[in-house]
Amino acid sequence: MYTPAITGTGVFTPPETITNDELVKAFNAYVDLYNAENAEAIAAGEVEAKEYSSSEFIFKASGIEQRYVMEKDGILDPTRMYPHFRQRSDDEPGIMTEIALKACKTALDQAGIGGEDIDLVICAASNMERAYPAVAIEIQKELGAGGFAFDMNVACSSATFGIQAAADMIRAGSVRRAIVVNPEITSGHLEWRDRDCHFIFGDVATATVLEREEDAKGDHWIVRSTRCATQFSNNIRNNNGFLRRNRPDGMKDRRDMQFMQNGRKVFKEVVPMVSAHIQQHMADTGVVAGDLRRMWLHQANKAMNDFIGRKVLGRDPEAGEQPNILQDYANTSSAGSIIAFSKHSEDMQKGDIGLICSFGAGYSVGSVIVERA
Ligand code: CO8
Repeated sequence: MYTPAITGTGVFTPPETITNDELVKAFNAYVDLYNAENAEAIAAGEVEAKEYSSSEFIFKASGIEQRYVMEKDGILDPTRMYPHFRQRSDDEPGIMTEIALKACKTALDQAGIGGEDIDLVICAASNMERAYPAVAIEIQKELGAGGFAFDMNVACSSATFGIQAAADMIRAGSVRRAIVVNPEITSGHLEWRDRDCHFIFGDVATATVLEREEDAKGDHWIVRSTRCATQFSNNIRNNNGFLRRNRPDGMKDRRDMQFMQNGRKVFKEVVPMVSAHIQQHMADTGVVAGDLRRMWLHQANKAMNDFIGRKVLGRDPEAGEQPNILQDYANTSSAGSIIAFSKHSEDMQKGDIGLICSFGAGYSVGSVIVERA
């Protein structure tokens, strides 16, 4: 048995930002168009008028101030409300591979190794741009990696589930060096025309290199323990899938073909589930709240993280103990906790213990207890 270690992380941040004010301005222009187009049906009570969004609500309800996206013009065009991506030929890397490689490069540089040293690539994200061949295998080719590669999808928990899969294989000796990469183009499957959720997501890619501890070339994190759990819920759902065209109205512009959630229920049900999961994982690993120097939590909602932090630590978290990045990035699905870890872990000292935790659709929750070495 080998000890798995995280030896590098990388974040690719897209070139464009959308502030809450920009987003709300475009959304409200769309509402005006929609209500004008449907004026008769609205007056007859056949169609519901849409309501304006507000920057104040967004910040107060979520803590989000802006989001990064791959392409903003299409999203902010009130006659369109989703990004423009060019059609790529089958002979060039897809857009997920392109952003994944940028995050991989930073993570590999930090680990002091090259793509050719990797023998497992896991592309773990909340959506894949095609069914097959696996995006991970394209990334493997572009990295010049050996071994094997596969895609996995556990929505917002994909990164920690991917880390558990890679860590277990390193522990068992079936792979030597792995990279788990999370290219999240959430802008492609968010419903930007829905006031309840149009502000939630942003685009990003993160990557995590895992190796045997004995192979680590510099500062690294021992993976002390991982734990994953799932429990079925329809409260976060997307019905798009390969059977779409076969079903009645399948090809219509249907609301359920994009991200849908009952946000309030998610909040109420996921907070206790995650708090209990983390507490049990810590108890079973012999880690008490006083041992925990930092928590890098999934980045969906600031109030949610505050609740979880208070429950796990048994007190209000001090500044920096539970860093949030959602004010800048919004919810980036699986990548959020890895951005927080990557950007807010350098100052930790040898022997310090921290916990990465992601949670979301499924429901799903994954936690990784790490120790600075
Ligand atoms: N502007 C102004 N008012 C608004 C807006 C808006 N944009 N939206 C809603 N309101 C109004 C509502 O109409 C309501 O009014 P009233 O009280 O009169 O009925 C009031 O504001 C309150 O609405 P809510 O109850 O919905 O507001 P909440 O306080 O619950 O906040 C949140 C909404 C922020 C969505 C909150 O519920 C939340 O964060 N919940 C948890 C969400 C979460 O963690 N989800 C995880 C999803 S991510 C995941 O699993 C990955 C999925 C795959 C990725 C998909 C990528 C696209």
